[in-house]
Amino acid sequence: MANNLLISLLQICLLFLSFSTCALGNLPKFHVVDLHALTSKNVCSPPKDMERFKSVKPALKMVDRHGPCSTLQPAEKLSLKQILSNDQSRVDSIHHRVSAISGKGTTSGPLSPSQITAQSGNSYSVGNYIVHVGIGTPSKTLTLVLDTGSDVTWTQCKPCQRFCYTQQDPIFDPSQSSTYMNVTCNSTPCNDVNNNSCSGSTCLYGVQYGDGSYTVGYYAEDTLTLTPDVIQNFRFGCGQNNKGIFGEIAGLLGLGPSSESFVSQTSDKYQRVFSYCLPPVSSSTGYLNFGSNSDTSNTNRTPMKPGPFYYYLTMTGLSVADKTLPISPTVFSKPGTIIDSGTVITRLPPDAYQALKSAFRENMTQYKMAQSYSILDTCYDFTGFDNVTIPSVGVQFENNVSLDLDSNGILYPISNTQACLAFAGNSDPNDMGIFGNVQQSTFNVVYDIPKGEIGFSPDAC
Ligand SMILES: *[C@@H]1O[C@H](CO)[C@@H](O)[C@H](O)[C@H]1NC(C)=O
Ligand SMILES: *[C@@H]1O[C@H](CO)[C@@H](O)[C@H](O)[C@H]1NC(C)=O
Ligand SMILES: *[C@@H]1O[C@H](CO)[C@@H](O)[C@H](O)[C@H]1NC(C)=O
Ligand SMILES: *[C@@H]1O[C@H](CO)[C@@H](O)[C@H](O)[C@H]1NC(C)=O
Ligand SMILES: CC(=O)N[C@H]1CO[C@H](CO)[C@@H](O)[C@@H]1O
Repeated sequence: MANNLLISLLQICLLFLSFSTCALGNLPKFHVVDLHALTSKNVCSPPKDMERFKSVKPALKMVDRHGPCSTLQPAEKLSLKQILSNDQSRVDSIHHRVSAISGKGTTSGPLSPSQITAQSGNSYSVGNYIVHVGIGTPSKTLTLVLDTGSDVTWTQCKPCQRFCYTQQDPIFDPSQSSTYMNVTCNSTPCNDVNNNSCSGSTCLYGVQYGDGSYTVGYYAEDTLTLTPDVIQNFRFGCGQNNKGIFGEIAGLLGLGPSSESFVSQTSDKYQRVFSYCLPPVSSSTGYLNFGSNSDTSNTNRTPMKPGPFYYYLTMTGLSVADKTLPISPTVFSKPGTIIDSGTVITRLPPDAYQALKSAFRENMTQYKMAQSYSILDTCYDFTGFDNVTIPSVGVQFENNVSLDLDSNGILYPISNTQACLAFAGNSDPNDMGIFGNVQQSTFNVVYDIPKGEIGFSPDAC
């Protein structure tokens, strides 16, 4: 009986294939997914909402560094296996950083050398999304990767003292900028920057990432241009010794919560509010906005706490096909959850992932399962299908915020015929949950630090 009803509902859904979502009142909800739409095209598509680019300034186009919208040469295209294994090393280092503060109280430095060698072979993933900013006078364009899990903004600088990796943009030369200045030693910004030290009266910074990649150099200030805005005396790392597999990018834009991040330094101008939309596939274009005008729609907002290091929110539940899964709230509340732009696949506490995976599998029995792929263990072989019907997946946050994920946030394609459930479980129930970038894709995500809220609205890019 129930099955027949369901089948006829699916037929109704199929009549409306132009809608990607079939919302039928309170009844089970499914997505009919065109498998070709899950994978990236060879040609870059323009932003979905061009009006937004005209009305909300500054607006930076944000694209996947590995796709056809990227200006970077595909010199170093990572395989999917590498992307997922780098993702695990980022997650390990987040868990390490967080447990170091919660366990011992004050340890906040970079990973110790022993942790670094334990992960050797993997390169730390600083994130996939790039934006262009201008630096110096006259302004030079730099391609930076955006990271809400990092604070210091940095770029490689001339003269490279020991190492500079290969980047596509010309390396920034401070001697060619009339507005460049060194940050002086023993100043508050110098005391607040990562791993600081002094060379004479000049402040030095150092940032080390999970795999042993690092950037070290002068802590500097110069004019930063986010067209049409100009930010004077913006502090950033002028890296004269940089090592790691950063893949042609010129550096990083740090959107973390601490005092030296871009967000904190520009608080007078942008009130510590920013928003972004992460594109669903690498051939589509997202955006990054700053300022209180960046929340253009009525977003659902959930409480958020900035720091230490990350943005914390409270996940409260999951649903599959509009049915709430039986997961005790303490499964989520005990380890806590962060939202991160640089983690690809959402990590759930083990019990939550177990419940999600079994409900998802129950609703996918019409498809043939395939072998696990890297960190993904619920994979399907869709050979012979053009469209597949998958259950909707809902993620609930504190304050009754419920996100109906985009299909790209549910299925992660690994080939033309195979795709996997785009979630993974932590192995330790005490490890923090991480709401990753695949699940955030297509939402306008607003970080409103003064209000202590984060907002989500669907279909933004
Ligand atoms: C910044 O400091 C370095 C090292 O002390 C020095 O070589 C350089 O000339 C300084 N630049 C400026 C603009 O003061
Ligand atoms: C700080 O950076 C230096 C490089 O200048 C590095 O040798 C050192 O290991 C870093 N400090 C920590 C605690 O990792
Ligand atoms: C698959 O879906 C697309 C649009 O979503 C539609 O144009 C096409 O006809 C569908 N194919 C089948 C076999 O249902
Ligand atoms: C959440 O929604 C439920 C039912 O939809 C309602 O009873 C509850 O009061 C709501 N809670 C908040 C905090 O809005
Ligand atoms: C169509 C289908 O398989 N629906 C099932 C989805 O999973 C729930 C349990 O999680 C079942 O109750 C449904 O019958």
